[in-house]
Amino acid sequence: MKRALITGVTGQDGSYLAELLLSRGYEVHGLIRRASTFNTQRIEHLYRDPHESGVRLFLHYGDLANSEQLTNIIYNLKPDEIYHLGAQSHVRVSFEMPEYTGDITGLGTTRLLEALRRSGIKARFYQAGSSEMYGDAPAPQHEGTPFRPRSPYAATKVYAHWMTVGYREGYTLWACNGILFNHESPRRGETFVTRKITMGLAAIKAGRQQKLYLGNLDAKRDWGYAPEYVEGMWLMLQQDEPQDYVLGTGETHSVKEFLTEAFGYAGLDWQEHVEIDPRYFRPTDVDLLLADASKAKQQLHWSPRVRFPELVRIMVDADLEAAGLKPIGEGKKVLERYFGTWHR
Ligand code: NAP
Ligand code: G4F
Repeated sequence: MKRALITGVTGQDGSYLAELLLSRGYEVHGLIRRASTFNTQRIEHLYRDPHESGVRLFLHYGDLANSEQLTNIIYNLKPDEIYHLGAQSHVRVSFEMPEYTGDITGLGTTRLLEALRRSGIKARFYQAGSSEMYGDAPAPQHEGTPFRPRSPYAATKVYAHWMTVGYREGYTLWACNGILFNHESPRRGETFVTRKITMGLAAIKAGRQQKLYLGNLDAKRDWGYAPEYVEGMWLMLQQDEPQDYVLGTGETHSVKEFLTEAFGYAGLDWQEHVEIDPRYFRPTDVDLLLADASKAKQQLHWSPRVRFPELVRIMVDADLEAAGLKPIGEGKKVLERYFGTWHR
């Protein structure tokens, strides 16, 4: 049985990845932060009391700020694969907390790489790189496009990217970077724009909210469906050699288009409900992200099936249901068609 360690297991991607690895027979260990309230909602459906027999998901307290704990976990577990997804992952927040973002998202990666190097354990290592690193580099962006980061978060991810390359080349660690374009789902954090929109419109539909306040509506993103991206992470670690890969859909849409699609699907006009609040603008934003994922398509045979309108429908249906309303139903159909289940 293969053993995997996931940092960020309580996040959107970590929860889908844990699900995927468990379904493939792995023993899965997740790093979680100590909090005074439960922060494990996204993995509750996977968790079982470790006293029961046959349990394959285990959680360990740890923080990316604490190298001692990271070293102990790696040394004691001796994982076959490490998926490093933990991060302060919010771009707007990184402008408010640049030092903290550098510590957790940047140095956190170095702490893990160094713990792995010192342990002498031959685990395969995945580093969660981001399309945000491309900043204002011309689109479409691919593995050879130079990084031009435009936020503390992006600069920090560029640092983590090159540290991973450095440990691969300098110490022959089996380490790779996924450069993932935006991927969303009903488990997306509530303050990222897609989820904020689908939750907001569900609250408006339910009569619990009048207005939705947003920032820059002109930014364009290459938005895909998160469960397909964690499959790509896994594929990267199954290759003969560690390499870096871009994952994205090859389609780009503005925030305004997301609003039109989502509100239109729910039978509403977004212009009657959305107001602009300057506090959601960033000192510098990224205008256009568009993936050229041909390397992943050729080498990993990875290509996402869920397209933009389908993603929007999945998210709107899920948030309508969460708000106690009847889903419209197209999102459920998409999931059943591609994945044979209404799993969120
Ligand atoms: P997410 O939902 O924000 O999850 C982040 C995870 O990191 C959470 O489990 C969080 O724990 C954990 N974390 C934060 N600070 C930590 C710390 N100090 N110590 C230990 N764990 C900590 O992010 P995501 O969307 O799943 O993304 C996963 C990774 O991919 C991130 O590195 C992100 O930057 C990167 N990425 C995401 C996308 C995307 O579109 N989603 C695209 C490219 C790259 P809590 O639950 O306790 O907060
Ligand atoms: O949803 P966002 O916050 O995602 P962003 O900044 O693209 O970052 C996400 O994707 C990256 C991959 O490219 C990840 F690495 C990162 O961890 C994260 O998952 O914002 C998307 C766009 C931005 O241009 C933002 O300015 O939406 C615009 N926007 C407009 N109004 C808003 C809002 N963003 C947020 N979060 N909230 C708003 O009210």
